[in-house]
Amino acid sequence: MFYRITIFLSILTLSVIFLTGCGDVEAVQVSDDGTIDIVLDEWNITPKNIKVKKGQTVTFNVKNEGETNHNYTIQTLKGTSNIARRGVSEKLIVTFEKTRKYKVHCSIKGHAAKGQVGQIIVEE
Ligand SMILES: [Cu+2]
Repeated sequence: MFYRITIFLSILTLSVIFLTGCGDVEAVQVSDDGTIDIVLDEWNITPKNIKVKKGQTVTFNVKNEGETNHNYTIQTLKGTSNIARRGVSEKLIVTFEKTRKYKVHCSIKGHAAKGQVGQIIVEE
């Protein structure tokens, strides 16, 4: 019995090391129609990282699937979805004019620190 638990814990530890060791999460390319679904929960933004083409107008369909309130804020741009309650969706439409990276987060106090962060990468 103890042996079995030890094996289980070893596999669990290896999985955690593997998953966290991967570091940067692959960025999801926004499709040509410019729409992307964003899911918020405790304490994630999914997909975390997004790639956008320069000049592209993107419609973010932001859905809160968490237990508490969340929003989707693009830092340094005037892009913030309304604070959404559980089960509520908000649309956020933004045109990306410059090639650069934008940090995104949930602007509710303490949520970014718990991991509700991500990135938008604007490319040529
Ligand atoms: Cu939040």
